[in-house]
Amino acid sequence: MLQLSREQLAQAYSQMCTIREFEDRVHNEFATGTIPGFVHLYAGEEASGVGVCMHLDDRDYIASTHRGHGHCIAKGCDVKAMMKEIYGRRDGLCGGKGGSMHIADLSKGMMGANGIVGGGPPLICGAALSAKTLKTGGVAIAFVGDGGSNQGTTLESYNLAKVWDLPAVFVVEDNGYAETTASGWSVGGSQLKRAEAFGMPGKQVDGHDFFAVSEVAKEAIDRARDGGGPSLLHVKLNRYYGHFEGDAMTYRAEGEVEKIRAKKDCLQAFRKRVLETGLMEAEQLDEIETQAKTLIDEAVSESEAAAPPTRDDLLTDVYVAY
Ligand SMILES: Cc1ncc(C[n+]2csc(CCOP(=O)(O)OP(=O)(O)O)c2C)c(N)n1
Ligand SMILES: [Mg+2]
Repeated sequence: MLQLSREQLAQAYSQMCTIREFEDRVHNEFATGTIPGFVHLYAGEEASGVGVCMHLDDRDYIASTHRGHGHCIAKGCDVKAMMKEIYGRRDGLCGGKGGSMHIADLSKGMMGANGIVGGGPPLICGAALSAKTLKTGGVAIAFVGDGGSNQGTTLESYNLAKVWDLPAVFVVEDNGYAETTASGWSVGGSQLKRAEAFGMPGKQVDGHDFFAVSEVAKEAIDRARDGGGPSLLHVKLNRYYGHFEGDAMTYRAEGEVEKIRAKKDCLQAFRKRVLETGLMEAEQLDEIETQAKTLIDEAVSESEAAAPPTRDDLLTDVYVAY
């Protein structure tokens, strides 16, 4: 089993708790009508983003999806600036003009959440090609949903990554639904066989188990970094909230989410595992949870008090100068 230091464990738990607090709070605040735009929440899927991104640093790039808050936090984006972005505030991470689906921070290697399903995989082929060409030692990771895994852009990216032998990892976060369509109705064949067809190694992993995700992610990322080429991870997990905030989830069985929350929750599983193995103490875990709550409380109150963009901001950041 992968050996993780106490610092790594504490950092991972802190990020998973921060994501959960962030998403639970956005869920509650959105219902009050104070948050503009459209949000898709990552609660329930935390072990995937964190288990993967814990093996990355600032040389490495990730491309996210429309469900991007967790990936941003896991890649080190400023949490308060993210909340301000979602509130549409001027000192949000993207000047308050992007909102939930377009949070990006290139200084952290976060290429952006993306409103285009299947938009991330081609982007990381570019990032991985640049890392390979410039010999930075960096790798690039695309997160993509089960729905996004069917997009032509994703399959073309598998092909490009293979023929260019890129330091890339495709992480298919399979939460069983694309909007309201269960993956049994939309995904043909198997994710791993798709990888095999493109000549890439692939592994399936239980996305509720942080330790399992971290282990297969490290293997795939190390392989990419060491010149071993691209690979794919098929991460099986569940989302707790609707496809978007406001979704009544009439397509899910009664009690489906409650059952998953009670039996498979990744935060509870993490707690149990580190307590049973004596790797962390209950007080330390409690303290991390409290800190995450405080951070999100502050993020929300500072976002509420922050100013929106001005008229003069309207025409800035429209084009990028190269
Ligand atoms: C190219 C494109 N087609 C359709 C949509 C509408 N859309 C937004 S999210 C979504 C489902 C995505 O499902 P999945 O990839 O499984 O991600 P999940 O929402 O489950 O995280 C669709 C069809 C879109 N945003 N972009
Ligand atoms: Mg899905």
